[in-house]
Amino acid sequence: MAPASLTRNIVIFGETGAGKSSVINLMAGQEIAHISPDSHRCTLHWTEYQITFENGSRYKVFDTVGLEEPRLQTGEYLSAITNACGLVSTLKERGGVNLLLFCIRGGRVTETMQSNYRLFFEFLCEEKVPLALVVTNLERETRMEDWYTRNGCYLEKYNIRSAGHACITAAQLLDGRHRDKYEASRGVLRGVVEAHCNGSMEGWTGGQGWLASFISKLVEFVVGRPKKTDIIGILTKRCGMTKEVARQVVRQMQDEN
Ligand SMILES: Nc1nc2c(ncn2[C@@H]2O[C@H](COP(=O)(O)OP(=O)(O)O)[C@@H](O)[C@H]2O)c(=O)[nH]1
Ligand SMILES: [Mg+2]
Repeated sequence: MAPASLTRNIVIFGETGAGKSSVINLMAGQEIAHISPDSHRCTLHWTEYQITFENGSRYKVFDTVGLEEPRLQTGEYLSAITNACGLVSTLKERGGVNLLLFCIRGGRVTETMQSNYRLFFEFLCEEKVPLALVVTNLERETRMEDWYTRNGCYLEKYNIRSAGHACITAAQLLDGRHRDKYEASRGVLRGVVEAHCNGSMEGWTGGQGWLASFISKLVEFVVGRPKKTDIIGILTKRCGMTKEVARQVVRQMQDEN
C-alpha cells in the first residue's frame, strides 16, 4: 500500500463551461478555483490546486484548458506545444498522473468531447491512466445517476470509455431543493476519486519519449500544415530541446501521419 501521506495527481479536462472549476471547488469543500467564463483559453494551459480530504487523502489537481473545437488551428497548435512541454515536465516532477477526470455537461455527445477524450486519455496518458467521467448539470434529474443509465450507451458508442463515473451537480447557490443534491454530489465525487486513485499506486510518468510522442500525436488535430521550422523553433527555444532532438520529433510526426 502507498503511504497515506502520498499526494496523488489528478488531471481534470473538458471544454470551457463544462464545470471543471466548479468540480474542483466541490471536491475541495471550499472555493479554491476561480469560476469564470473568459480566462485563459490556450489549449493545455493549466492551473494546479492542492486538495486534502477530511480523511487525510491528498491530491494535486491540474485544471487544464482543453479543445474548444474538434480541431486546432496551426497557431494554436504551436502554443499548445509550448504548454505541453510545461505540463509534461511538471507532471513528471510531481510523480506522474494517477487519475483523469473528464468533465462533461449532461447532454449529447459532441465531436469536441471525443477530441478532448483522445487528447488527454489516448495521447497524453496513452490509455495507461484510469479515467472517470464527471457529468455535471444534473440537478434537474430526480435521481442524478439516471442520466448515466440513459446515456452511458451513447458514450460507449463514441468510444468514450471510463472506469467510473460521477453524475452530479457542481453548481453552488442553487435553491434549497438542489442544495441537497450539491452536498450529495460531493460524496459521490470524492467516492469516485478515492476508488480510482488509491488502486493505482504509482503515478504514470510516460517514460523517456513521453513529450515527443505526445507532441507528434497532437498534430493529428491540426488543420493545415504547421511549418517544420516553426515547430523546431518552439521545441528548441521554449521547450529546451536540442536541435537534434527537435528534428527527431518532427520526423516522428511525419511517420505518424
Ligand atoms: N446549473 C449548473 N451550473 C453549473 C454546474 N457546474 C457548473 N455550472 C456553472 O457553469 C459555469 C461554468 O462553470 P466552470 O466551473 O467555470 O466551468 P469550467 O470552464 O469548465 O471551469 C458557471 O457559471 C458555473 O456556475 C452544474 O452542475 N449545474
Ligand atoms: Mg475553469
